[in-house]
Amino acid sequence: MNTLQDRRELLLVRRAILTAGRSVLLPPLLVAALFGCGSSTGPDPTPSPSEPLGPNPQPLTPVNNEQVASDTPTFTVRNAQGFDQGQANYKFRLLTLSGQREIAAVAVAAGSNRTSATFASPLPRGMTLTWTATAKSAAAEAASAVAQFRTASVVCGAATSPFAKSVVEWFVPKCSLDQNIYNDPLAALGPPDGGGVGPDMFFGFISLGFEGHVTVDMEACATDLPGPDVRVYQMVAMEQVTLYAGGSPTGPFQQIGYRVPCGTRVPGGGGQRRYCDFDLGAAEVGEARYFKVQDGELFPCPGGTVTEGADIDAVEILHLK
Ligand SMILES: [Ca+2]
Ligand SMILES: [Ca+2]
Repeated sequence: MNTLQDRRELLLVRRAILTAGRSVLLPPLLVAALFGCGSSTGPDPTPSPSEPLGPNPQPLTPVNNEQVASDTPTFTVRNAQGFDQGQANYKFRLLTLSGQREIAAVAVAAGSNRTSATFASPLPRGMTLTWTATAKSAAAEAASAVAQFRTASVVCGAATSPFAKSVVEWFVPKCSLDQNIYNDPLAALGPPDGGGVGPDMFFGFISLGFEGHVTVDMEACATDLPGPDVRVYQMVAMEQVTLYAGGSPTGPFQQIGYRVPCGTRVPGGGGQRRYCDFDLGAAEVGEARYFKVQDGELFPCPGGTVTEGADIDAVEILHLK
C-alpha cells in the first residue's frame, strides 16, 4: 500500500469508520487489507481536556487496529457534550469484526471528560474485534463511531505435529460415565488410532455421553486460512460434535461449530473411523491453540449403548500456524 491512490482510499475508509454516530460495517477482507498492510498512518490526535466536547463519544483507546497486550484492557472514550460526569451512563459493546456477534457489554457511569470501562471477563485471544460506546442521559443518547483493535496473541508452542498433545480438562455426566465403557480422555490425543469391534471391543476413543466434553491443548496453533482449519475424528457412527476454540486453557472459548454431523468416512479406516471439519473463520477466530470438543448427539441418558455420545478419537489442526 504505497501508491497515492491507495492512501486516498485508506483515508476515505478511515473517515467513514470514524464518522461520529454512525455504525459503518465494512467487509472484513477490505478492512483487513486496508488496516493490516503496515501503512504508518499513526493514531488520531486526541483533543486536550480543555477543548469543548463533541456531539458524540470519541473512542480514544484501543483504536486504529492496535494490538492490546492485556486480556482485560481498558476501553476509553472522550465524552460527548451533554453526557459528561453526573449526566449520563456509557454502554460499551464489544463485537466481532463483522459486527454480527456481541462478545461482551458493560455499562458505567460517565467520568469527567473521559469514560473508561473494562469487561468482566478476559477477552478472547487471537481475534480482531470492534467496539462502540453509547452515551445515555435521561433525555437522549449519542453513539460513538466503531473502533477496531486486535486482542492479545495466542501463545503458541513449538510443536510441529498437528494432533492434540494433552488434556486440559474433561467432563462426562455421571449417568453417562456409569453406562459407557470408553471413558479415557487420553484416547483423544495423538493421531487417529481407533478401531476394534463393537460394542465392547473398541479402542482408541472416549465416548462423551450426554453433552460431555474434552478440552485439548494442541501446543501448536491453528490459524484461519480459506476452508476448514480443524478436523475432529469420531468413531462408530455418525454422531454430532460441537467445537469451541480458545487462545488460553481456561478460555474464553468461541463456538466454531454446533452439532456438526461427524460422519465422513476416513479412507482405510475400516468403516468405523469418521471425521468432521471446522472453520475458525465461522466464528471470526484468527488463531487458536485449545479446543473444547463437546458431544452434540445429545442422546438422553440413561440410553441403550455403552458408547453413548460422540466418540472422540483425535483432533487435528489442518492449518498449522
Ligand atoms: Ca478457515
Ligand atoms: Ca485416539
